[in-house]
Amino acid sequence: MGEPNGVHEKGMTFTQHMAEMQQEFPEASGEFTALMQEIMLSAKIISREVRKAGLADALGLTGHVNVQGEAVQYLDEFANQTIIRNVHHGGHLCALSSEENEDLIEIPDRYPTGKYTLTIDPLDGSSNIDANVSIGTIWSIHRRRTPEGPGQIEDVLQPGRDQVAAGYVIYGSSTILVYTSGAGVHGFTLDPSIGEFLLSHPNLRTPEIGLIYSTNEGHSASWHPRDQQAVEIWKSGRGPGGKPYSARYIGSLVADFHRNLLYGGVFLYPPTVSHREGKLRLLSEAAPLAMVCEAAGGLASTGRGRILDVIPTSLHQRVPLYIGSRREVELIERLYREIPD
Ligand code: AHM
Ligand code: MG
Repeated sequence: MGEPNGVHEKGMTFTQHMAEMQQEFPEASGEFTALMQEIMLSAKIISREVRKAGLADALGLTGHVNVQGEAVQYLDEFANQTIIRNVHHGGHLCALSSEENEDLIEIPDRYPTGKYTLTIDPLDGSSNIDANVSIGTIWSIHRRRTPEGPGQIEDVLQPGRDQVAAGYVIYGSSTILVYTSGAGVHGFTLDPSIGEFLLSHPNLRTPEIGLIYSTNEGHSASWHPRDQQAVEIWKSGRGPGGKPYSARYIGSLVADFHRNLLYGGVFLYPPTVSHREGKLRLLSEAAPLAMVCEAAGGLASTGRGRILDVIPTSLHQRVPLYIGSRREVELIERLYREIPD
């Protein structure tokens, strides 16, 4: 689905934007728009709960949350259940998968099935909640592969390049929803006073070169020499940016990715001794952010090729992730070619 011109006026609501998109593209089904609305509603509900969490935790205001560890688990579960509940009855999905559920989530028999699948990371970075650090929700939509009936695992195990749409919500100093359905990337900021997401970042483009690297450098002793070398190049001013880069690492993927998308920069989670395949999940983290990144003019790679071309073999598969400004990711890919395993 491409993006038309003239539907990107700042301040328009997400609902208006989706309605106009549908008019521009008659083939864009109401089913897709309805699914997006359900995701948006989930984001509003999760945002409300995340905002309450600090207060509840500090003052013990709710029955759910009294001690810090419970707050985290409660919010993870709350976010997961909120999304599942909002999307499973609408008849748009044939199955879902979530980082919180080991197996495929089926649509209950009492509801109709539809032509899409949804994969979610309901609350990424949730270990940061107690410190009031930004967290996020990541989601990815594919068209089903099986013709009808309950969705099967192959409906979800699809490469990122076949995503129909993908995006994330960041619960930060404001709540922002960023999505792409192919050609353009658009960001909407939640105005809590009216309960609407308003278009704030139309047609986002990421800088070709970014002077930020984001990684857990505490693991660098166990990195492969090519990852160590890349970071040394950026720090020493020999990178594409031509001067020493800044290190910025929140440890919350959506927040690190979003900052780099806006300012330029590269995020990397290479293989480490404790995560030999990388830490981040292909279907619920890497592939959706890769679709957003590429649509904004950036690159996302495993080091050996596009994240979007990786064929998944299991729901919770992990991959090395290098994502962000084009020139920094190209540097990584060059080092992968030059420095053998
Ligand atoms: P999670 O899905 O268990 O929350 O883990 C994912 C998070 C990402 O948000 C973040 O980029 C990464 O883990 C941070 O890992 P580390 O603490 O090893 O730096
Ligand atoms: Mg996660």
